[in-house]
Amino acid sequence: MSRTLLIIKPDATERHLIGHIINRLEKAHFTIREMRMVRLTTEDARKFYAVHKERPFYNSLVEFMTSGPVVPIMLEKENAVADLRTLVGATNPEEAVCGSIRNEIGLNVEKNSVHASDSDENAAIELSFFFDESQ
Ligand code: 3AN
Repeated sequence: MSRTLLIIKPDATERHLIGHIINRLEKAHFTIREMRMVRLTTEDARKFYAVHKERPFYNSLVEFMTSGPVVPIMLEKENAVADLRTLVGATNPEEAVCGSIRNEIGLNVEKNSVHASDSDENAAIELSFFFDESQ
């Protein structure tokens, strides 16, 4: 079993899609180990996305991620990181495969509804950002 982090982003919480996304995760056989609802501060969001700080979309991304509540979820499954990336789909909802969460509900490349860790190493770092017991 391995673990990964999914974050339901503000565009999805605003559209009342929390339950829908959780249903998609459970149908895909992910087990929810921890879950919270939080409003990120600007400092939190800047830290979480520090890897993107030189990118042109960084400030806009930080502003978006602090614009409403987010729901970080600790998920467990065999091959969790790769399987969640497949379920979530490509960054741009228009390029995400049919049936993926971003293709289904994402609005654009920024408001793409969910975040999913991209490696086991980053999953551990990102989980520790929101949940104590993963440290
Ligand atoms: P992913 O979330 O698919 O791993 P990353 O890590 O490249 O994608 O980007 C992190 C977040 O930054 C994305 N989820 C998206 O919200 C935002 N983002 C990425 N590329 C762009 C872009 N070209 N324009 C605006 N926002 C972007």
